[in-house]
Amino acid sequence: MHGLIVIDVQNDFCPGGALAVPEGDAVVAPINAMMADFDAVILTQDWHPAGHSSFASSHPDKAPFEMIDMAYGPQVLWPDHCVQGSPGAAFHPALRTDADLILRKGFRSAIDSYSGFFENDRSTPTGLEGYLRSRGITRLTLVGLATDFCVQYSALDAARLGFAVEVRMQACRAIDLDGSLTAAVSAMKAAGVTLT
Ligand code: VGL
Ligand code: ZN
Repeated sequence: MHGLIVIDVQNDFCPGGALAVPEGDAVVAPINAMMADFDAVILTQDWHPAGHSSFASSHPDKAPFEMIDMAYGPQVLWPDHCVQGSPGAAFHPALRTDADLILRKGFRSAIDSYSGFFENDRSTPTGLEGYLRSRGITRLTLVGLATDFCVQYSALDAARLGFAVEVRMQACRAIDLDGSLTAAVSAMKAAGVTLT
């Protein structure tokens, strides 16, 4: 069984949003067109409480895109984005949302969650692995936003968990902070992820 995981295609990651990914909205049409080709479609939704610890605004003297050391390791600080229930947290209005599962992540104030599988400590599970396994899904195709953060982390975790993982780059867009896209491509290839 082959699952499609659509990562964070939300207004705040699209042009005009709080953490806009260049051309983020360009992924919507290709993703909609792919959905029928899979046995299961899972959407992830970045879903932060106001005042989340990944927001620069939660740290005195810090600006967006600076780094901070959290208990679980280094963390990029972001503009406030995808606040639970806000219009920015909603899926892009043109994205098909007739999916099997919508998985929310990043809902604990003290820890961020780029990956759909684990929070940023790389060990607290979201439950997605169990869902996929109990549905008999062994192959995954990942698409969405952003290539170098949530797509990359999800792909690396999926590969580590033993899924056969493909990332369809035409249906992804990157933030690209200080070479993060090039680094993400290398890391995904080294982990055995197929980039198409
Ligand atoms: C993301 C930064 C912060 C993403 C989410 O979806 O790639 N990036 N939160
Ligand atoms: Zn986030």
